[in-house]
Amino acid sequence: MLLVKVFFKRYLFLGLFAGLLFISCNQVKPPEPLGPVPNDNQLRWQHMEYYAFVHFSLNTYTDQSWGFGDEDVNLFNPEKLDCRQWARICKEAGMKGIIITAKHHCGFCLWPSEYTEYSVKNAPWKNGKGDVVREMADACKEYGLKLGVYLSPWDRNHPDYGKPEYITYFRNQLKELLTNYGDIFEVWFDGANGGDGYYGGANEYRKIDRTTYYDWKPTYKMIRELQPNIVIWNDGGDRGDLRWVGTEAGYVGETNWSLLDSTGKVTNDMLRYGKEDGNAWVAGEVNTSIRPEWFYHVSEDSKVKTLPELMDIYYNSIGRNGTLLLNFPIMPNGLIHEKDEKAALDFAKAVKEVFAHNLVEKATVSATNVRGKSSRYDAYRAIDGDNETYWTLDDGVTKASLTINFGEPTAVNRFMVQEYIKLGQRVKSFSIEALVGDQWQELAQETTIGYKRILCFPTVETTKLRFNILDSKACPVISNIGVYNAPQILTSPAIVREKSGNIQIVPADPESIIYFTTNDEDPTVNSTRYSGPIPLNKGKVNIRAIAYDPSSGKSSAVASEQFDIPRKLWKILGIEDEKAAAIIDGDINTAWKHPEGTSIPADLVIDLGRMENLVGFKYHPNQELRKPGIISRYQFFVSQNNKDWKLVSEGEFSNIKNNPLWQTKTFKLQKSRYIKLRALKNTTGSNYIGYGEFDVITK
Ligand code: FUL
Repeated sequence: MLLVKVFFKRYLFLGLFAGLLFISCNQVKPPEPLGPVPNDNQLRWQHMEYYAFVHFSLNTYTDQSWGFGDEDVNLFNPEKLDCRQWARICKEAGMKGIIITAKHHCGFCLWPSEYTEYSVKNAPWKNGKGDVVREMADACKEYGLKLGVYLSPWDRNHPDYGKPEYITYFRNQLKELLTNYGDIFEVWFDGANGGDGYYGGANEYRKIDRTTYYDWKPTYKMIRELQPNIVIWNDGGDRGDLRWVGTEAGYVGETNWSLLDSTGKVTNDMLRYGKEDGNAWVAGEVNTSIRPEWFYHVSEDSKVKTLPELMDIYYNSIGRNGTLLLNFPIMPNGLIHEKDEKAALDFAKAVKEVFAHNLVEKATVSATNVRGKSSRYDAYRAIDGDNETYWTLDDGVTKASLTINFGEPTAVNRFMVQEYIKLGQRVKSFSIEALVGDQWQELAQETTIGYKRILCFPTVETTKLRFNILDSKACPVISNIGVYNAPQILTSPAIVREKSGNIQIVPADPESIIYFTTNDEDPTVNSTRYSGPIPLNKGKVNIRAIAYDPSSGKSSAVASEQFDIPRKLWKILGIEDEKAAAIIDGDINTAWKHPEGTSIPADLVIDLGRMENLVGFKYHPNQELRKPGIISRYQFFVSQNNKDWKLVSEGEFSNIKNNPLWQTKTFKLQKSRYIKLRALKNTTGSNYIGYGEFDVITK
């Protein structure tokens, strides 16, 4: 009996104590939400982190980036189309959804729309009974992926484009897509709007005012009624739920606020960095392609992004408070190319390896401030693996440090941190330091965090890591911290051909050794070792190269470049400026522009030094995105004597504004010595014309 009493008393006492503690913890209220916060749809979308684009349309069959709108529907006949293959690859690659180009700018619909004849229903594929969007929806369901749709507002096929009637057509199509294919997680309205087109045979230029023409408000209302869980991406008109980041190269600003103003002009800087004091939650989505272009081009089979490139994209998108929308161009047969599949799966494996062991799991943590000294907000909450718990501080405290003690020297090179964004994005600046011996060393000083921030730094052996919040809009709320030791990945070397014809191979890491081949075979450590410029100044040449690190025995992915004839004999005519040599120096980063005052049309005339069998040319714009000087419409002439010129190609460099890469144009064989590239228009409507690099293609 006595024993029972003692037990009873003890447990009563302990119970009371625990109860009091529980009450006291709960008495400390959580911080109030700060400023704009994400809604449930935006939160759900942000948590997806990584999902796919697939680009497939008539362009796939015409080798174009943008169809004109008059391409023949009979071209669309993929003999092996298999959306299940696309879904399987995306699933295995760790993606959470797929956005399909249901209609690109050419106007061709991948579903049998009731409102146009320009669709799969008139294509030979499945005798006009096919529906790619349906097959995609079914495949997504089977693989547990979400489905999104890209519907281009610009329609170069439709006769009414530019008139009010087209808006009804556009809404009808949208309604079909949002009604007949189950849940849609995201709808994508591309920003390219208006310009030349077929327009039902009018073949003309149609300009629209993208801020008013589409009358987005009623359209948004309809979208939200039909798909209450959707997020809207819109680069063309009214602010959607998320934003483009101003480039298609695969990164967002290091400073990245998930905020913008709900109205008013959005500058390129705002797309890139967000707006610290914006009044609406509009987080960034990084869209990029696994190859240079969005649609499939066989010429890009050797241009699939390498593992180091994809890893950089990961750190510069998901690692900078963005989501990653990675595109697969579908081949004419209806499948994703095996090289793209391999690249995506290797990428997924490498990401998994980086984050396989969170080193904080074995560490202890302490903080300089904990809200109300409550265990509910303790530093430990940032490493407990639960995204719904967090470390936070007393109201008004905007500076604090959290120390991670590993207890023993530990090699680290990645730091991951997340804010609890349900309460708003708060942190303005932070740093991390490592205790090496008895010295604290600063590893990084950065600005925003947001949903997720990942920092990469050279491997350091440390016993303690200190995360310092240096400034915050209000008390910071940190839900998650991770520390990792990522395995080293060697970057492929760069291969360039100088004007002399010599080939240079430049390793990213000077300590690595380069091996190369010229016979189309992949190099190994038994191939020729690179020791200096290769004097290959005769004809065309294909170089493949790897970097090899002797200390780890690891090799990089294969870099491959195809070069046409050497440019040793070439002379730029009619331009006195010596700096114009930058146009043919083999380096896309050195550019030349016609001097101020030159007006369009502006010509680049080159004497190739001897007759060549020309079948095409290549133009690479200036690399400064959105700077004036990028040619968007051109004519290309050839001549045997520099007097009588023949026009052999003319048209547009589609999408060059957002994706300023090599533009390749081909034509029928021409035996010529002189070429003239005539710029008719640039992307900004000014008179500036520039060139990063120019080359020809010979037979
Ligand atoms: C761009 C388009 O013009 C490209 O063709 C592509 O669809 C890309 C995703 O968006 O602005």
